[in-house]
Amino acid sequence: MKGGSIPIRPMSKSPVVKRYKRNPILTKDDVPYPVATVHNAGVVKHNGQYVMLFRSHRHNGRSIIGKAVSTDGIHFKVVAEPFLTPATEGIFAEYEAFGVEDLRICPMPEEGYLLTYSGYSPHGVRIILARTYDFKKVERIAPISQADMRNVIIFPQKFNGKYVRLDRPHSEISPWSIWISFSPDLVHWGNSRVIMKPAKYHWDEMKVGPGATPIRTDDGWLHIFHGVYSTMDGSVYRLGVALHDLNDPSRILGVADDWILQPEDPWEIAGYVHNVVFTCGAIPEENGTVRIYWGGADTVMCTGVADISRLVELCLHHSRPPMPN
Ligand code: M1P
Repeated sequence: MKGGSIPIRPMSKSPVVKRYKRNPILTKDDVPYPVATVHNAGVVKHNGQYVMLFRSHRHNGRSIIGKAVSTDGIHFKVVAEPFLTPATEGIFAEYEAFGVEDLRICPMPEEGYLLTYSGYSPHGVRIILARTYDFKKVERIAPISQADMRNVIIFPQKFNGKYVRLDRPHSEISPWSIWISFSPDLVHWGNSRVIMKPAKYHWDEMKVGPGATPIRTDDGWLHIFHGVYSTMDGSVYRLGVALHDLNDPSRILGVADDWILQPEDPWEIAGYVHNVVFTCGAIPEENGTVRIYWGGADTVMCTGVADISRLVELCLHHSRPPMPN
């Protein structure tokens, strides 16, 4: 908080996110059906296993969601059949005809796992909500946005009886910002307002978008998001971190001024879309770290860990305002 009462502290030079040395952890070669990519996966711990729901481009260019499981969060085995492919009947077929993308998993106590993903169709892109209890059966619940919305993440807790989500309108309105919305029943959402905007001439100048399902810490909800900068060589996607108030997530306590991860490894710099690290999932571990998963260049899956206390520190002591002018 520049200009505020919280003092700026010296920063460490060591990388905030320590990459796993043998990245990438999952590629198309690990998938037992034909796909061109493996990326942008939601990940959660379920019954002692890590479950990863990843996006793949089929060879026709449209996306589906596959499933992989792991006991250590690093070595994943892909199951034989895709987890979610575009619906073939009813309203969902109408809005998923061109593919399903970028699924996030929200573990909601006693209500199973809420899944939010982008449905593409001739009508544009909108968000679909589904639910699973066991990662075997999936029940689609409802489309929960109109067209031109992507990147919806739900907080894994209700606030004053309401579900809360972060979302990002996908439109020509610039700059693309993060909004918050509320719902009594997961289907009807409202009271929407913008809470976080890109900062001018900054690494996220072009857009910001919700990333991984927020993680509860003693100091607030940690949200790892993506930010985009436009260059003469196209867009660069990086990851940043913000801290939301524990009881009122519409209140952002701080947004780290610096990115926490940028494309650096060869498989992040070149691929289906070059210069991209993009997260849809991160898991807090018992040792005080968070294991972050990201897609590299929209082509492969990578992982690394960061200390939660350091991420909180960046948000509180090396921050920029959430709504800069
Ligand atoms: O190609 C980079 C990313 O572009 C889109 O992200 P955003 O919605 O922020 O523009 C998505 O297509 C995402 O899947 C992709 O990784």
